[in-house]
Amino acid sequence: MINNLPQEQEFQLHWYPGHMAKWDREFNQHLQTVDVVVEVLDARMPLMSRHPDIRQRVVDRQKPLVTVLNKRDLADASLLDAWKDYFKDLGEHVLTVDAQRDAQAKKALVQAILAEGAVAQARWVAKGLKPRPIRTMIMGMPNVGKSSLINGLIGKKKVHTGHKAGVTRQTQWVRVHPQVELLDSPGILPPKLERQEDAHWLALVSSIGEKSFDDEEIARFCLGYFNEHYPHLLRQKYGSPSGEDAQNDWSLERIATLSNLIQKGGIPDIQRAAHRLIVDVRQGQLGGLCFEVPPAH
Ligand SMILES: Nc1nc2c(ncn2[C@@H]2O[C@H](COP(=O)(O)OP(=O)(O)O)[C@@H](O)[C@H]2O)c(=O)[nH]1
Ligand SMILES: [Mg+2]
Repeated sequence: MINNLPQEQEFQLHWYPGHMAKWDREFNQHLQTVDVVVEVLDARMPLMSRHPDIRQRVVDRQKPLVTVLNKRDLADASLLDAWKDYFKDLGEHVLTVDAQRDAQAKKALVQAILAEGAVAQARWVAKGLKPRPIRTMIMGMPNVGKSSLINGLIGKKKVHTGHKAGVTRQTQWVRVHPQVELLDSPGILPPKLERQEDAHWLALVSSIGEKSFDDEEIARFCLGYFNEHYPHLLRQKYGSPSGEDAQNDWSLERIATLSNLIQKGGIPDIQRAAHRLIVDVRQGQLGGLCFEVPPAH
């Protein structure tokens, strides 16, 4: 599959749009003015959805960080604690959240920001400055749920959200608590990936644009992982009621046949099967999934 990736240059053109390069530069300026940074990751693929060096820039500036694993509802519940422990062991302040539904977790996020911002507030008081709300920047790759998280915190829809990458193009400040102001921001992607095959997963979760790959390529790549980790969920979703297809080597051909996606002449419709799998995964129709497991450390 990796061999099927477009040449590097073409590849970058597709998924690193110009406005992102601009935001990457602006990010450094914003970083000077904020007190706390919240990094939003996709709980299904926390490390693959983490920008490789943005975080380092935050740490270098000695700004406190809160790590949010969002879309908890779509992730494999049996791995969430392990992921949390993984980040805790790295010394990070980590929370798992479902930005769309989970009011408790959102309160916990405000508490985390207040706790991390306390140092900055104490500094102003020591300098005799007038207290002001803690300025918090929400950062993360496109589509991880930054805008949804802010909307959930303010309790109404104020910032734009969307299921495609690149919905938020402008930065905007919103007050979510008397002591906390948040800055929504456009998603940020690295210009290059260390492991280019990760781009398939980023396309699956719509962090990179739809045009980067075709459905069939994404679906075939992901099926390889699902066969290894979640064959029972594939069987549950697509298997025949008689259970005669107990083997664990799921293919698009088989999903097409079992889902009755057949073209003229009785040929399995691979494109439609690929699309179906992608939509089902995005909507959580197979159940909770993670696309990577916490590395041993
Ligand atoms: N299931 C689920 N969907 C979410 C969650 N958070 C955000 N979304 C959806 O993910 C998509 C991207 O959200 P958005 O807030 O625009 O992401 P942003 O690009 O990081 O600002 C939208 O379709 C949201 O409805 C979550 O916790 N669970
Ligand atoms: Mg947004």
